Amino acid sequence: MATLKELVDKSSRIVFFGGAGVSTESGIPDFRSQDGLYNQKYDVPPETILSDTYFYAHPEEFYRFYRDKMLPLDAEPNAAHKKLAEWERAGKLLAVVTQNIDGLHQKAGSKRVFELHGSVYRNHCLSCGKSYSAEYIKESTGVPRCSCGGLIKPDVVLYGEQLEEKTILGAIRAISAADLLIVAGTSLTVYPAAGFLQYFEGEHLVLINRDPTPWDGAAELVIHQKVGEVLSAL
Ligand code: CNA
Repeated sequence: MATLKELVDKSSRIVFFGGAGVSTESGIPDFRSQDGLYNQKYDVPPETILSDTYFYAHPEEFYRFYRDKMLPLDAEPNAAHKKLAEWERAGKLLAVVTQNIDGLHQKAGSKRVFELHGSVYRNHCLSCGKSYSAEYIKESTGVPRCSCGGLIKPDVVLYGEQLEEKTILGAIRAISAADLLIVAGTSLTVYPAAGFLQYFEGEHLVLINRDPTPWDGAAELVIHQKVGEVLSAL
């Protein structure tokens, strides 16, 4: 903790790269932890349900799972989200790059957030492009339809879909400009997102994750604890 505090104090271009583990302390389960969604019992595995082919073939089943598990609209930012927003306001943090789709960084006040996998707060009609709120999706039943009759799709990147180019570029630029990169709450197994760490050219790489990751050996400092607890103790 003393080393982390020292690194944070002397850095002025911090970038935070996070995943589902950043939101577990807000009550949103991640995918790969023991109590994560992938370890619960479903007839169809969540990684299949959350794919583009499944979405188009079985929209009703997709939306049943999505509404139930992926739309925790009443979740609140935790200590990690709040600390990052505070660092941005203080001019110490360049950007948050997140794999999360829950919008909690923005809810905590962060402005420069690159959402690699999109957001549940943006939804659009696949026929006419009209936008719909997350609340509209949550309150709809069956397959949510546009006023034109088209199918509405959340702007989240499903397995099998490409990441948005503008977001990729912004994230890579931020990571390569960072002096301190803090990677937290991610198993670093989902690509291409995890590969973005390779663009880091700064001096200090810190990893805060409950479980070990494939990048532990590359980091200057590895802390196997809860990210909210660690950041709030700084
Ligand atoms: P993951 O593969 O589920 O890994 C999560 C990692 O976080 C695990 O290694 C855990 O050990 C670790 N972890 C869990 N809680 C904490 C904590 N409090 N402090 C520190 N570490 C913790 O999730 P990834 O983000 O790596 O995988 C990428 C997927 C998950 C992305 O596509 C996300 O969209 C997707 N996802 C997002 C959300 C969300 O938006 N909140 C929720 C569930 C899944």
